Amino acid sequence: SAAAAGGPGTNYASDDPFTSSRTAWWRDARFGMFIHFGDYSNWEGEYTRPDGTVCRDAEWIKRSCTIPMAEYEQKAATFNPRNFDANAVVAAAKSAGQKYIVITSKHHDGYAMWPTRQNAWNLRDHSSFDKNRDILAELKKAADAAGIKLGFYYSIWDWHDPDFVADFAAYKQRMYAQLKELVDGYHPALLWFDGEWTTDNPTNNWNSQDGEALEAYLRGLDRNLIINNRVNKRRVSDGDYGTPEQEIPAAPVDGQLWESCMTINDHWGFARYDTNWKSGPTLIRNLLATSSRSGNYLLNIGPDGLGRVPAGAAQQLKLIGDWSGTAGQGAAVYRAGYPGVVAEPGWGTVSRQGNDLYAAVTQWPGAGRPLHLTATAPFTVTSANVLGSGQKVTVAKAGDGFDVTPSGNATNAAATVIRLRIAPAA
Ligand code: JFZ
Repeated sequence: SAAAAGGPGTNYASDDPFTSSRTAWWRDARFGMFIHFGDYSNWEGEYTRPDGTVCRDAEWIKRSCTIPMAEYEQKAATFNPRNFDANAVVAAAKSAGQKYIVITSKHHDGYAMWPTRQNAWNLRDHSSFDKNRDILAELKKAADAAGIKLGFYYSIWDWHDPDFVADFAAYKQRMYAQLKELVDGYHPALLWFDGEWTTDNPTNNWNSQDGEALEAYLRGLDRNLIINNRVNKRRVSDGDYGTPEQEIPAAPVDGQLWESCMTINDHWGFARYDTNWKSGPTLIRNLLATSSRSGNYLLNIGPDGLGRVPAGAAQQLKLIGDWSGTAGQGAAVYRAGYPGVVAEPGWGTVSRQGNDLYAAVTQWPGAGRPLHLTATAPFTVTSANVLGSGQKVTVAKAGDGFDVTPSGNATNAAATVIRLRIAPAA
C-alpha cells in the first residue's frame, strides 16, 4: 500500500538535505522561476458579477469572487493557451539566471494542467486547447534541453473534487494517483506542495500522518525527489526545505534549508491590471539578500490567458541576468551562502564561496570612503578587488573588523561586488 514504505517518525529522506548529493543542484541553484498558470489565468484577474460590479483577484478568483462552479467550469471550457511557448518560458528563466522552474500542475481550484486520467477537470479534457498538446511535457523537454530543472507545484487542497470534503480517503487515492502520473510521466526534479494548511473541512485536516505517508510514497517512487515542507505541517523536519512566502528571512534558518517565494508584481496568477513589477535593482538585491542568508529565491511569474509571459516581467528578469552575467558578479549568488565570519552590513550584503567573500554594495560610499565590516570570527584579508573594475581597494584593520575602501566609482547601480579573498585564522 501507499503508506507501507514508512511509519510515523521515519526519516524519509534518509539523508541529510544539507549535505546530500540528492539536493546538491538545489543548494547550488539559489534562484528559480515560479509559474502560476491555470484555467484561472483565463479570467485575467477580473470577474464581472451578474449585477455588473467587478471583482478582482487572480488564482483565488473562484473563491474570492464566489464564482458559481458551473460558471467557473464554463469559463475553463474556453481556456485556450495557444501561445504558451515552453522555449520562450525557459529562455526567460535562462535570461534571468534562474536554474530551476516550478510550475503549478494543479492549484487549489483542482484543475490539472496535464491530461490526468483521474478526472476530466484538466487542460486536455476541459478546455478549447489543442488536444495533442501537453504543456508540462513541452516544458520538461525545453527545460531538459537548457539544463534547467523542472518541478511541479501541487495543491493538496482541492475546491473542485467533492470528495475533498465528502470522502477524504477517496480523494487521497486520486491525489496519490495524480502524483504518480506526474512523477512517472514527467520525472520532475522537485515537488512543491501547498494547501495542506486549509481548514476547509476540519475533519479532513491534513495531519502529520498524512504528510509522512505522502512523503514516503513519493520517495518510494523517486528517491531523488526534492520536496518542500508544505507536504506536511511545516516543521523543521518536514520535507527538504522551508518555504517562507513573500519575505526574506533576516538570517539563515536554524537547521533548515529554505526558499523564499515571491511575486514579481502583486499577484501570483495573471491579472491584466497588475503592472506593479518589482524593479531589476530590487530583485537583484532580494536575490543577494537571499543567497547571503543561505536561501533560494523562487521568483514568480503569471502567464496570461493565452499562455504568454508578460513583457514587463520578462524585462525585469533579464535585468537580473544581465547583472549576474557581468564581470563574474553571479559568484555572489550561485553556490554562495552565509559568510559566517562577518555581520551583515548596513550598506549591502556579504555572501561567501569557500575563501572568497562577496561584498555586494548597494549604497556605494564614494571614492576614498570606507565600507566597514564587523568581524564575527578571526580572519585576514589577502586581496580585494571590485568586480568589473581595475580600481584599487585598500583593506585595513579597524575597530571590530575591517575598513574596505574603494578608490573609484561603483560599477553597477543595483549592486557593485567587491571580492575579498580571506584566510581564516588557524
Ligand atoms: C498559497 C496559495 O494560496 C497562493 O495562491 C499561492 O499559490 C502561494 C504560493 O501559496 O498561499 C499562501 C500559502 C501560505 C501562506 C499564505 C499564503 N501562509 O503560510 O501564510
